[in-house]
Amino acid sequence: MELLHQRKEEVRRKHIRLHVEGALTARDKVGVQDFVLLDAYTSESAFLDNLRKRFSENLIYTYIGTLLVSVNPYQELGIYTLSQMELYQGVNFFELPPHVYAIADNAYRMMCSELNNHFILISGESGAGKTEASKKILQYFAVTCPMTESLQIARDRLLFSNPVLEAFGNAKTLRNDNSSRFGKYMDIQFDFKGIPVGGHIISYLIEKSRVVYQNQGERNFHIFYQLLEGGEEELLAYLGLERDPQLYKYLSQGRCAKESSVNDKNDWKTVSNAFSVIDFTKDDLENLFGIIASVLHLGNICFEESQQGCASVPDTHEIKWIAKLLGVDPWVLLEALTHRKIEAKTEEVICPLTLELSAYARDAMAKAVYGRTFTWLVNKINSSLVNKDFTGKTVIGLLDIYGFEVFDKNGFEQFCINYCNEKLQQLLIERTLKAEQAEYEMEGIEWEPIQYFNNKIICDLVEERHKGIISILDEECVRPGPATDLSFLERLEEKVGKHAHFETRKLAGPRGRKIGWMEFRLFHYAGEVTYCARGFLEKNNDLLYRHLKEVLCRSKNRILKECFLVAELENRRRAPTVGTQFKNSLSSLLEILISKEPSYIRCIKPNESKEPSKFDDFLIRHQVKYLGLMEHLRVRRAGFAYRRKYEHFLQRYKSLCPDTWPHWHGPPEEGVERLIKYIGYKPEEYKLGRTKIFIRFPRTLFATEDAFELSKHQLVARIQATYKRC
Ligand code: AD9
Ligand code: MG
Repeated sequence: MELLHQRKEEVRRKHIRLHVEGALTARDKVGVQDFVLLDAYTSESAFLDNLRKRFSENLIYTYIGTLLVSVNPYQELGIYTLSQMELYQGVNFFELPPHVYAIADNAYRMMCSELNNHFILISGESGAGKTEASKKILQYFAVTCPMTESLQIARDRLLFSNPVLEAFGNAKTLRNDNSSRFGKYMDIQFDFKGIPVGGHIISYLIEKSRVVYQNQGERNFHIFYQLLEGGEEELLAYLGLERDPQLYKYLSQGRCAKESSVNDKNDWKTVSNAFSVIDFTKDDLENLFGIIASVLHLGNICFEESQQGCASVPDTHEIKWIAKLLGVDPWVLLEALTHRKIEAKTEEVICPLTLELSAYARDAMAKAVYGRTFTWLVNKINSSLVNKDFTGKTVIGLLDIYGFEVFDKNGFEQFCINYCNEKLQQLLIERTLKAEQAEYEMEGIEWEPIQYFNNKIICDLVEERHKGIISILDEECVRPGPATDLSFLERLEEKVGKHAHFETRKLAGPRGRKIGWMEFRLFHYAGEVTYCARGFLEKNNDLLYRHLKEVLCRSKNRILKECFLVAELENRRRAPTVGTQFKNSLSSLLEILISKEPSYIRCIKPNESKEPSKFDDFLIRHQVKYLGLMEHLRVRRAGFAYRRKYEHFLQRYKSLCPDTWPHWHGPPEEGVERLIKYIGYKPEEYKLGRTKIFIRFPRTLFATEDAFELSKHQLVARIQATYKRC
């Protein structure tokens, strides 16, 4: 044990020498490891230069104060080994080079010492490395936290919940072969000894539309392919499935069902094993895969049009399989897919559906079934993660959520995602400002107000009751008469047309791209985004015909029974729309986050081709902007670039002043005062707080650092000269 400690200490010291001092002195080559040390801190180009320098040296992590910026290396760098974990364990934040482990360790140590709750917010665009970062953090806790034999099960369940959720919630997209198509917040619960004892997961806005449609080069959720590729013969026979994914319409539209970068067969084994660890019974799995298979059968139902223009199903083979797997009456299902119940004053009238509407009903059923099953899965995992004996000590929350998105065409999904990012940005800026202010106050330094853009105005534009865009959309969804995406757009023009952060085709000025007929534009904190209103009403409504809902509520499949409650049929009130549900879940998320201490990781994707060592300036500049990094740096740097405890500052630079070298026996604050007076700091360059020195400009620190390097070399030269003389 003593030996291990010694070795750890040695490695740590070596790292401090190599990286902390090195990063400061060799900054021309490897850049600075904290952006607050950039002289031109308001310059995006200087920011990019620093990031590029570090990336080319395989230094993928850089701080902005305590926020970690991470650039996806797209290669294994050997920086997540056991010895790296040991290295970061229990070490002060700034003593080692920036690392995701430092963030994890810091949160953990603070939680243990102050007995408070924390969260780590990981954001960035698709493929930037959010999920990988959250997995690294989870692994770090699993390896470094104390553990008892009886609690190993809890730890394993936490770890194994990941592959299951990824199988059902991730998919190959053009941007990422393992893209999370849902937002995830996971609380890791710790007992009073700091042992992880349980957890809880909340999921946000799973992308249900992927179940029925995928773009070229993209796939459906991994689980479908894993089941076909890896499922045992008997299981597939029981589910009525063939092995070849090309045979299923829902799996073959993207034309890449077989993807070389994904090993579905192996992943099936991992997921099957994970299911057993997190306590899924045989019955659970039978019901679950019954649903997954019936979604595939649903996709293969073809409709034919009668002479009267009504839809019918010429081949009922698939219907029979679905009926068997979901425990519903095949004829009732058939009727529900081709007819619609309309409630007249006193009676129900059954109307045949057109071909188009039948296809819509089929897809709506597949989406609803998959979406609710995913929610069931999360709940089921939660019941396996819950620790009944947990006496409620402390938690660390991990939030892996979609970053700001702006594509050539932006729809309802981007609108929700970007709204979510507005809210999180608001939280980040407010919390950073508050933390800065609190530190100044604690140190007895006068607070200098910082100019920053408060994006509350945009959040209000989206979410305000009765007046915001979501409310206007909801009103349009329930308005009697023929509401359309176009009428929604007109309502927007009427109600928020004059808002400073909103623009429509009527008001579009010369700025940027022209606005199309069906578009509106929002000026987000990160820049402008043009949204196409097409599909907003349908996606917000997320309608499942009552007739189909009745079928599903009467299903004998145990999981579906829990997902579609009969009470839903009796309740005549409309369910909240997707927009409102999302708004409500975001506001609960913010309540969860506000009560905890924050840490932030901002992930950046270096190139679109998923290649190592390729730094695409244009793409990265775009992300630096959308991640709000410049704004954050400005807030963090508005006062002082650098701050250190007196002891640490003195320890490092004491050799620069004869009064403090080799030993200073008085109070550290006094020593620092003597030291900086001797070096010649000007009054406007620094302030002395209660426990720390605050340095305003990086150049002051760099000059000190250069002097320190020089004095070290002179000392070595003097020693060498003495030896020679001897
Ligand atoms: V999405 O919004 O879910 O589409 P993420 O989660 O941001 O996205 P992810 O973590 O899945 O991206 O990373 C994408 C891929 O980049 C991974 O599958 C790895 O191949 C690669 N990656 C990401 N981070 C690292 C890393 N720290 N080291 C090595 C990495 N490879
Ligand atoms: Mg992800």
